[in-house]
This record gives sequence, structure tokens and C-alpha cells, in this order.
Amino acid sequence: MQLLLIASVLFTACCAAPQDLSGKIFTFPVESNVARARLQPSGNNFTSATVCLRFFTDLTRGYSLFSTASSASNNDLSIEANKGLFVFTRAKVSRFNGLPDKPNTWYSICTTWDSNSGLAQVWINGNPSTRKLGFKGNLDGELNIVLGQEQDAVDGGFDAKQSFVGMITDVHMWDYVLSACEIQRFANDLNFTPGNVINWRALDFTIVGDVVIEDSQRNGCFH
Ligand SMILES: *[C@@H]1O[C@H](CO)[C@@H](O)[C@H](O)[C@H]1NC(C)=O
Ligand SMILES: [Ca+2]
Repeated sequence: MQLLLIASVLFTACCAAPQDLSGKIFTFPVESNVARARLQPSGNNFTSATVCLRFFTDLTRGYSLFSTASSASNNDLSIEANKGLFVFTRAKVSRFNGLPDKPNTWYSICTTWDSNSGLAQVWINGNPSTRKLGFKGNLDGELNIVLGQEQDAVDGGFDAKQSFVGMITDVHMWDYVLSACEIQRFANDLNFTPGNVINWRALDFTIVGDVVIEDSQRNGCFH
């Protein structure tokens, strides 16, 4: 009986049904080295990828927008802002300068990476950056994906001064490079093909610490 109970608790913890978070946001209301959302990707061993999300913050220091760690690298497919945007692909850093970074504004950001050319690119509100060299090779192994904290170890090594404070929504990841047209559809909130690796409309995630799931205010009256 007791064993059965434990088994069913474990089952619930491991396999909670994915949730449709359409119209919802993750609010990170406090600077900490704990608060985070862990996202469970479908699949592994990626030869290319696109990550898109929307965010709002008033931080003027550096912060992590999307942190991936694996046994191969603590900066596996990661996006950080720190007077410029930094995209990491298996510890290879590509730096993008001069992109808009005004505080207290909703931004849409998409990052693409392709292992053949190694090229990474960032799109802010549907506008492209320069294309820069990143990692040439597969992102294999299990990826641990975290919002709100920057990993210096798999789900660990957090630093409050790199934490994200603000709101994040519409997080999607694909195992291919999205076309410019699809990226602009995402940026403009038109119909787009949801992520096949991470899908905000069927999100498999775990919250740790102060992260609040609430209705989006992003579109005001026009939901
Ligand atoms: C990843 O995929 C490549 C083919 O793209 C394959 O050669 C390699 O063995 C795979 N690695 C793992 C760890 O499965
Ligand atoms: Ca770090």
C-alpha cells in the first residue's frame, strides 16, 4: 500500500501533463539565486535550433534569458544580455551589439543556430542581427533548460546577479532554423508553427521558488 502510494507520487512528479500556457506569463518578481522554471525539451542531439520568447524587464545589469547546461557545457544553448546580447552554443560565444535594449518594453527575441555553418543569429522584434560564428557540431546529451537563472552547473551554480527579474512568455524551441517569415510571424503574434522541442501551448515544466504564473497584460484589452 505504502509502496503503491510512493510509486504514484513519483509518477505524478515525473509525468505531469504538459500545460497550455497560452495567454499566460511567467513573472519573476524578485532577484534570487533560486527562482527558476525548468523546461523539459522533447528530444536531444540537435544539429540546429531556434529559440523564441518574449520578455519584459527593467534590469540594467546583465541577466540570463535562456540557460541550457549539459554534461558537455554549462553554456550549451544560452542567451544572455549584458550590454549586448550573447548567444552560447556549447560554450562558443557569439556577441551581438547595438540591438535595442530599452527597459520596460516587451521584446520578442528569436535565436537561430545551425551546426553546419556554425552560424548564430538573433532577431529582435522581427529584425535580424549580423550572423556570427558559434559552435560547429551537434548539441548532444541531455539538455537542462532553465529560465530565470544562469547555470554554472546542471541545474546549479546560480548567481543572483545574473538572475532574471521581469516577465517571460511564449517560449518555443524548434530543432531547425526558422525562416525569416516564420520569425516575423512569431514577432507579430500571428499564427506560427509552435515549437517541436519546447511548446508554450503544451509546456512540460517545473517551477522552483518565486515564479508566478499569471495572465498576460501584454495586449491590454485586446486579448
Ligand atoms: C548524434 O547524432 C549524430 C548524427 O547527426 C550521430 O552521429 C551521433 O552518434 C549522435 N550522438 C548521440 C550521443 O546520440
Ligand atoms: Ca555563468
